Amino acid sequence: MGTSIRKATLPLTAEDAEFFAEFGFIYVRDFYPAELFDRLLRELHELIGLVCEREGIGQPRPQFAASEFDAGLALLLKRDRKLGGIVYEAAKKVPSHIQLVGHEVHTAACRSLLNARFPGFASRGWGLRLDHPAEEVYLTQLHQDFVSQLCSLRGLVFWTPLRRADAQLGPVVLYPGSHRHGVFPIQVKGSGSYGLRIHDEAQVERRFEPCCPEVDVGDCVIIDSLLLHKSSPNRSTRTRWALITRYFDFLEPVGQSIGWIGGLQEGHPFDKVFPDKVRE
Ligand SMILES: O=C(O)CCC(=O)C(=O)O
Repeated sequence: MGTSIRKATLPLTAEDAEFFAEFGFIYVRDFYPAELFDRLLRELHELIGLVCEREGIGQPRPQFAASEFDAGLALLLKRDRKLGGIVYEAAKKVPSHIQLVGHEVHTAACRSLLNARFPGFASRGWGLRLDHPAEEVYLTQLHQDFVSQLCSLRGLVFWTPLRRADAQLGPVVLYPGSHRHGVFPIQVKGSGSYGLRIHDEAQVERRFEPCCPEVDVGDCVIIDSLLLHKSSPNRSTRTRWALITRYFDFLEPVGQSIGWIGGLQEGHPFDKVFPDKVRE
């Protein structure tokens, strides 16, 4: 029997924290302030409009509509995949994006779900993720975020789609309860986070039942940084956008012992920091 998905609202309650402790994730409706979230969509619309104008495509551009905030992106990708890279990099520089990732709603969730008195911000662990239709090369394999992000053994990943993540668009695949097994040993099979593979990956994956919650725009799936999860392919005709933010507990002892260093993005590969967790 699959995990029934609890749909929480803010403020999070003790029952929400219990669900989270047991399953390692929780679905929260309307997580971000609506006005700020809407501003993000509008700023992205304007940004993509500038690139379209520069390239002389998709003109005249449709008026802003939340469901079409990225109008023109498909044309840019069709012209040249590199134009998608420009949008991806520039999207990090949009002010409302920064305001959202720094919003206190995250630290409140750390207090409620982790009982973290002193939450920290994973300063290299936030961004907008774009998964274009039929592009599978950047999908994440089965992993625990702690392995690539470090900082602290107790952490939260906040995953929010900018358009409804239905079965076609490809919601994240979660393995409820897997966070209670600690850090799974790793096998290094290449460079970067893609090279850090769970040892005996297929066997480990079979131990847990997957759960793949569809997520509405602006709702958030909060994931324990030890929960096994992976991307699912985008089988729709539109780009999947996800706002991803990571916070952690400063008071957790392993985090304290490593000085809360961040992982790969800060130049600290997991296998060098925790060699005892590496298998041949
Ligand atoms: O958005 C996705 O497909 C998965 C993202 C993910 O697993 C991650 O960033 O750790």
